This record gives sequence, C-alpha cells and structure tokens, in this order.
Amino acid sequence: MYKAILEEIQKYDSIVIFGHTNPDGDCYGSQIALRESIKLTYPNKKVYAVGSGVKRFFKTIGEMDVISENVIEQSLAILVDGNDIPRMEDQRVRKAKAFVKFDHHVDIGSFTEGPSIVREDATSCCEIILDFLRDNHFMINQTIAQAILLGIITDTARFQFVEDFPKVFKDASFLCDNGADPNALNAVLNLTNERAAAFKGYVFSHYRKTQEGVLYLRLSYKQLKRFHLSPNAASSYVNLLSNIQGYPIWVFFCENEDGSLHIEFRSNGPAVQPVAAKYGGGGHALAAGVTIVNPTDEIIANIIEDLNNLIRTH
Ligand SMILES: [Mn+2]
Repeated sequence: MYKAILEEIQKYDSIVIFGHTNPDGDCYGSQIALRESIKLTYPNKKVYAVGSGVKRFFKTIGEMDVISENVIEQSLAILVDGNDIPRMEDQRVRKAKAFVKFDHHVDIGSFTEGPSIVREDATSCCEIILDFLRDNHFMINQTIAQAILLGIITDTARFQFVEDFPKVFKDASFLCDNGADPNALNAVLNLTNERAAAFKGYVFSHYRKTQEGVLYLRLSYKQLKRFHLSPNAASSYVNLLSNIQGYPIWVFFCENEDGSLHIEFRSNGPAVQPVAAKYGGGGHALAAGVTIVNPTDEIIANIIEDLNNLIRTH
C-alpha cells in the first residue's frame, strides 16, 4: 500500500495532515515530519499540519498551521496515528478531496475512504512514516529526524514498549546520524513543576482498587482545575499507577469541561483494548482509551466490572 499513498501525495498540490484528538508526541511528530519532508521533497506543494500539536515542542520542532476550510476542500487529507475520520481532532477533515492514512492502532476496519498503511507491530506512527520516507527517497533533515525520534521515544515510553529492538535501535541510530538529539528531547520531556508534583501526591493518596486487581482514579473537572491541569494533561499521568504488584490494570477517569468523561486504560496483563472498543473507543492492546459522552455511575461501575472480568479470565 506504500505505492498507493505515494501516488496520492504526488497527485495533490495541496495536502493537509490531520492528527487525533488529544494529540501526543507521536501524533504531533508524525504530522511535522510528514509536512516538512513533503515540502522539502516537493517544493511546489503546499503542505499543512493542523490541530493543537504539542506546544512544548513548537519552538524546537515546529508550530501547527492555521488554515481555512477552503484550503481543506482543495486538499488531500493525510490522517496519522488514529483509526479513522471520527478520531481526528479537526473535524473539517471531512471536507477534504481525498484521504490516506498512516496508523499503528488496532485496526477496526473503520477507515474506508482511501489507501492506508496500518502496522500494529510498529512502535509508533512515526516509525511507519520513517519507513515510508526512506523507502520512497523523501528528504530527511534535522527537524524531521527530531520529530520522528520524539514519536518513537514517547510512544515506547523511552524504548520500553518495543517488539523488534534491533529495528527500533537501528531507526534511532539513523535518526541521530541525521541530526536528532535525544538529550534535547529529554530535557523538554523531563521538565516538570510543583503543581505536577502536587498532582502526583494526590494521585498516590486517592486511587481506588478492586479485589481483582484494577487500580483506578476518577477526577472531576473541578479537581483538575485545582491542579491547573487540562483533562488531556491529567490523562497523560495514568502511568503513575503502573506496575504496582498485584494490579495488572490501571485506569484514569478524567471529566472534561462539557461533562463527558475521558478514560485511559493501561495493562501489563490482559488486553484492555476490547473494553475501550466496547464503549466506542480503541487504541492498542495494552494502552487504550475512550470518551463517554453521557457518563453515569452505572456506566463507570460496568466498565470497572468489565476490567475485573478481564483479570478473572486471563
Ligand atoms: Mn501513536
């Protein structure tokens, strides 16, 4: 399918790259890397990356583009790091002329609008994009290498969640040879503040647990505001509850401003993706998420019970 995507990219003079809601380092890195590489390789094409991106990296890796719907209507849409059109942050994606997709999430068959590359074994969408760029002789500069390494580093939690270590270390080595600087990425990723420290204290002293082995924490929008955290930022702390002996599943329930509930599931045992999918979400086998539009105590209790069942039958 690489060829089908290449042909679409060659065909369109205007290209807009879309990422998923709550963009992370892999989504943002994929968008920037593709944008910069297509622009370098095809200087006459207009290429844009839309959505909120990851602000901490704007200065060093690149900013997101602000464009009109008019532009999208003339463009090829490239979807990265998400299953399908509904998962995209900027829903104007629907207006695009044509669609292609790069992704590494569990394929639920929901993208039918164009050619796609889906490799569930890839560490990150950035890894797939790196393979695509190299296989098709696209140009790679320092910014592109840095954006791709950001995606690999963040989605693997710094080289922990990897199936093919030789491949991924070779990729990282190639990126460093092309100017990527892991120290610079780590300096930004490691930087924290006192509010985050206070939040961590809150998490460790307020989580709840089930007999079966689920750790979970429910955070209201009001509580999150006290810590000056967006629901998205709070969700990214779910791994504070990781790897506590006897608790193979850990979960954050974060209330959004509109009352909907964002849930992040993690596991080092049974696959949690099916539970996320049951409620309309998705993700990876051991790291998945869902947003519940009208959450009730009953739905939350059912979800926790579903997770208990996963452990019972694992
Ligand atoms: Mn990803």
